[in-house]
Amino acid sequence: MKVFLLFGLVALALAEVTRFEGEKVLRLKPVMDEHVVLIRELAASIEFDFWSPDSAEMVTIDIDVDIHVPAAYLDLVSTMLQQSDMETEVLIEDLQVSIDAQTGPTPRTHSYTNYNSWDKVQSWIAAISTSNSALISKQSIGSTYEGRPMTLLKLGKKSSVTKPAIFMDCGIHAREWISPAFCQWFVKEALSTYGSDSQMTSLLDQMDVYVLPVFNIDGYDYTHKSNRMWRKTRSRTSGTSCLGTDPNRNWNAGWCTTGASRNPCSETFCGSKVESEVEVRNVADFLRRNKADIKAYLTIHSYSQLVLFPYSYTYDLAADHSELLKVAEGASSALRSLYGTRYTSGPGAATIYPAAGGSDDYAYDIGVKYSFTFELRDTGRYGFLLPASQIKPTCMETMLAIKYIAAHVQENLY
Ligand code: BHK
Ligand code: ZN
Repeated sequence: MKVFLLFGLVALALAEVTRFEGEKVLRLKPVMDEHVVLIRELAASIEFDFWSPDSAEMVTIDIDVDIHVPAAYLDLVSTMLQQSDMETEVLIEDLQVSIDAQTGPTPRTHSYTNYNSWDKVQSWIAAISTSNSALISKQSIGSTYEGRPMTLLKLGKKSSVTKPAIFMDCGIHAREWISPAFCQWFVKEALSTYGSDSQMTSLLDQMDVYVLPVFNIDGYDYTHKSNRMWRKTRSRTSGTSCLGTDPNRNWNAGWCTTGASRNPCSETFCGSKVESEVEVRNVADFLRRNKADIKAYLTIHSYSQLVLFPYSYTYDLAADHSELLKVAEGASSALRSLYGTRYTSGPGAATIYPAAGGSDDYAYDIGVKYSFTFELRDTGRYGFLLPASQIKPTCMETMLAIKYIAAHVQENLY
């Protein structure tokens, strides 16, 4: 009886997992208005999942479009594309095969070179914050929609006076797994190189670095347990059965005026109001409370290999545009110096697409001058399914970019 009950529960749990057998990720290369129209029409009739850009509204001429096409629509989509003579490329032949390849055999313990589930990240947070109390402490900034604790790590030598600080978050978007992996790597590196690396030592002596390892914990957990391709939060909106709001469209920065959707079923749904998402509210509250001390805001996403800075909600240049551009370019070349990985830098709106309600624009508008969004590896070969073997090289090169920015901030405190 017990055995049957157990099988029943296992079957129930398995039944809820979304699988992607035979589904493809295609890269479309629109070079004529007709191509853009076709992509928008296809998107309107088929629920395909945009990988880059994030939704049909953002499709424009001469910008590659990466889409995940469900198996049932593959024939239709390929016929339509062949008739249009638009150039296309298959990025991923079988999404489920790539998902399985990325995950591989999962180690039972936390690992810096694997993608850790939320349970593992949570116990890692607890363990690391007690391991080195001279350099690290933790504080709760609230709970997620589903009630998970949002724990912020504070790195820096203890001081009796408040130090200027850098804030960094990872995992705003659930499926961008390399991002939380980087925050974990950063914390490890900071602790293990303090005292031997002169730059890290001076940084943590003079400043504090706040690290939020996973911003969108509910979504991240959901990508591990149910649907690897989930992007948004997991909150309910009244009047619809579609779940989730885009936590990078929900901030008070030109909220929902461009590059965002009012449709709760869209991947770029801006939410029912500014800061409707408790995760966004918790972080925004923390930034507001500490804005006198926070000198830099860094937010880590993937993929596309970009260093972006304000603005994304308007084409207007930020007041500090030329300095931010110089810092972004310096960070990109520092990153490139390790393995030759090429990054592009620029303001969000002009570099990718206009998109309102983003966290970097919000931080900048409340006075955090050094505000950057990173889009880590790759440029689409694996996209969100970056193999675990690339975690270490990606994190090592990204460390150089982050340390470049930190050094600039430290030398230009305001
Ligand atoms: C960056 C900053 C502000 C607004 C948008 C972005 C681009 C980011 C997004 O929210 O759409 C791209 C991204 O995560 C890739 O998945
Ligand atoms: Zn993202």
